[in-house]
Amino acid sequence: MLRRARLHSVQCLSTYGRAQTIFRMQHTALAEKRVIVSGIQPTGVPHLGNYLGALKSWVELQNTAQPQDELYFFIVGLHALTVPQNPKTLFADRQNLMAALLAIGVDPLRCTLFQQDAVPEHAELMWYFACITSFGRLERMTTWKSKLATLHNGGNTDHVQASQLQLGLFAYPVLQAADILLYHPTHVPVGEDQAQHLELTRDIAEGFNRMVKKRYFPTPSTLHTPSKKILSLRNPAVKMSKSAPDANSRILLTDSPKNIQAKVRRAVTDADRFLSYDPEARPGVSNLINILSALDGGTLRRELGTTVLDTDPARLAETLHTATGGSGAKLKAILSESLIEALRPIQERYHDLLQDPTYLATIEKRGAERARERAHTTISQVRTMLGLQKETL
Ligand code: AQP
Repeated sequence: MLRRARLHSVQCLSTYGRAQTIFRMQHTALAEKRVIVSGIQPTGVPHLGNYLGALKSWVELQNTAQPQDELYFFIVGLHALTVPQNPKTLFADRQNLMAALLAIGVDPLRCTLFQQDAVPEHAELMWYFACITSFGRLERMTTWKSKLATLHNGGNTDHVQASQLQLGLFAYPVLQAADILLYHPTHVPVGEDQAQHLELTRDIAEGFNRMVKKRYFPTPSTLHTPSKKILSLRNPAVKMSKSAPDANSRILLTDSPKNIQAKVRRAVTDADRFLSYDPEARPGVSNLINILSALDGGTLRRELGTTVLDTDPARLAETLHTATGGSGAKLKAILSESLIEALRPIQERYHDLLQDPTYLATIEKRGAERARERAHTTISQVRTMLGLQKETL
């Protein structure tokens, strides 16, 4: 009971204005049932990019869903295995991520929340898709190309090193297409970095439909949040990432107030003594304003002594410039306070949940059972269409 009440209060805290308005507009424009599907890798604690670029929108979509809508959110353990993992750490990361998703307000009673690796139909559908996806198409994926570039930058110009990269790393966008299409989604909320994978997903759906001569799989729309790409605090030329070597480049949802202040203070900006929003010319300072604009604004309104606040990043930059006299240090102080306040209730709930592994295991088990019901139907129909069985079971 207490847990339910806490969950509700976190959800209320997670309901933000700007993204919510966008999703509601998209929602009212579509009267039909929506099926929303998205996942996240258990490669560490989620950071601000994961949260503002994707996870916060999961909660938004859940809170604005109509009764007929279905939502599937999952942790993609199979994707984590595309790079070497320590089994003990991976197991803990999977569980911690489940706690983090509940802590930000994903409601396991409203959504099907599960571990992807507990639903073997994902891997089976991937195989069927792998048989209709060309090698050349996967070679053009930017994630693959950047892996090759990293190798070449390390001095390897021949193909020997490239040929030693794993098949899983090359083919994981096909698994991602299976993760998504298994549930026949209408919408997939992801950060901007996933746009190319979503294009591939739609192409695979169309390729399969052509092969079986019927419109079986949908071609889902990508939903980006307003803050679709949060940049590294140390190198604003690249996105904030869990696996970047410099821990100061990202703010984790679990970071202490002291850590948040230190990381924000060290964030790379520029020498200009004014504040403006110009992502091209001033990526560092624009990234900080973008983050601030994506938070709920309570702290900011208090700091600025106003009840009304336009959080459009360009106009917010003007307001901040006036309020701080163009001081980058003051911008950083306001951002730190806003982050500490926004993350506090999430962190409290997260630590509370980690004390109860039995509850987390129950949520995982129920979620996997519900997901498998839907996944089984898809796989059975696909097997029939492919000639692997006579009738859909
Ligand atoms: N910097 C970002 N800005 C906006 N959205 C982001 N996402 C990731 N980074 C940013 C979105 O978060 C969701 C979950 O991502 P993921 O963990 O499944 O994989 P990723 O995109 O590879 O994220 P990371 O943090 O960079 O992980 P590692 O380092 O392990 O590869 C996705 O919707 C993603 O778009």
